Amino acid sequence: MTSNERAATLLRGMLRIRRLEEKLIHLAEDKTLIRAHYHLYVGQEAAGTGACSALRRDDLVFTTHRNHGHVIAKGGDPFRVIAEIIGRRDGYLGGRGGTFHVAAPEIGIPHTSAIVGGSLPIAAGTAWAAKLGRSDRVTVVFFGDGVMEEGVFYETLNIAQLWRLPILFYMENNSVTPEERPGRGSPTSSHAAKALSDIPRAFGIDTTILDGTRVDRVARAVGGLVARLRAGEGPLFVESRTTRWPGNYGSFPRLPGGDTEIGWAWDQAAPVEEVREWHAKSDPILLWARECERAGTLSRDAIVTIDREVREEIEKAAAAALASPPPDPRAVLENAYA
Ligand SMILES: Cc1ncc(C[n+]2csc(CCOP(=O)(O)OP(=O)(O)O)c2C)c(N)n1
Ligand SMILES: [Mg+2]
Repeated sequence: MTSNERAATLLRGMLRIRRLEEKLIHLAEDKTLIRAHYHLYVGQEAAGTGACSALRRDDLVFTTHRNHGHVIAKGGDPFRVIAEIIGRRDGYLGGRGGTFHVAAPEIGIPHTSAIVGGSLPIAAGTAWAAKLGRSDRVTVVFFGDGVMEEGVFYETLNIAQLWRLPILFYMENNSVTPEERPGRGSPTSSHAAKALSDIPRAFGIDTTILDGTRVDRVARAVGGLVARLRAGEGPLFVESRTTRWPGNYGSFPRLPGGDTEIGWAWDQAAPVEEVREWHAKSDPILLWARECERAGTLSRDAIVTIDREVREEIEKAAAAALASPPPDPRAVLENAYA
C-alpha cells in the first residue's frame, strides 16, 4: 500500500465509526429504536482503527460496552452493526445482542461483554487456545482504564504472563488531558497507582504508552507488537491515551456541536465553544486530516470526498437496517440453553 492509500484507508476507517455513531444519536431521538442506555466510541476512533489495521481477519478481538467502533474497525459491515444495535434480524446476532453486545464471530469477534473487565479472562482463553494449537493467531483485548480497578484484571494478567500467552492487553485510558497524552505518569483519582502503566510492568509485562489520538502511531506501534506476539514474546500491554469527547460526559451521548464538520480540520474556530478545544486538540479524525494535508498524502479535496463517500455509505446502511424486520418471535428459544 502506498502512503497515500494508507492515509485514505485510516481516514475512511475512522470516519466510518464517527458517522455511524452520529447517526445512532439521531436514531435514538426516536425513543423506540434504542430503548436503553448506549455508549459511543467517538474520540477513540484512532485506537481501534489503528490497532485493528495491524491485524489479520483471523486474529481475535474482544471489546467492551463501547464495542461499535471495535467491530467496525475489525471489518464489520455498518449495515449489520446498525441492524444489531436497533434489534433487527439482519444484525450480526439476529438483533438479540443490541448495543452492549455487538459481536461478529466471522470477523474474529466471538463475544462482547458489557461487564467491566468481563472480556479479559475469555480473551486469555482464546490466546491459550492459539498457543496450544500452535497457531500464530493473536488476541487483542480492548478495555478501559476502569477495568484496572477489577480483580479479574489482576488474575488475567498473572496467568497470561505465567503462561506466556499471545495476547495484547490494549487499555484505552480516556481520562487524560491533551497535555498528559504524551507524558509518563497518568494519575487517576480512582486508582492508588501513581501511573497505570506501572501495574503491568510489575508483572514483568512489556508496556508501551501511546497517544491514542494519533492513528498512524497506533498502527505502527501495534504492528510491531503483533509481530512480537506472533514470535512468542507475549503477553504485551499498551496504555493508549485519549481525551474524552464532551458528548460522552452525560448518562446518554449528546451531540453538543452537531455532526462533526470535516472542514473544522482547517477552521478550528468554527465549532461551538463546548467542543471547540476538543476538536482542535483531541479529535483523532481532524488531527489526521490536518496531518495528511501537511504531509501531502491527501489533498483537502480528497479528504472532503472521502468524508462524503462515508456519509453516503452510512446513510445507506442505516436505511437498510431500518428496513430489516425484527426477529421472528417463534425463534425466541433458538440458541437458548436451559
Ligand atoms: C463489573 C461492572 N461494574 C460496573 C459497571 C457499570 N459501568 C459501566 S461502564 C463503567 C465505567 C467503565 O470505565 P472504563 O473501563 O474506563 O470505560 P469507559 O466508559 O471510560 O470507556 C461502569 C462502572 C459494569 N458495567 N460492570
Ligand atoms: Mg475510561
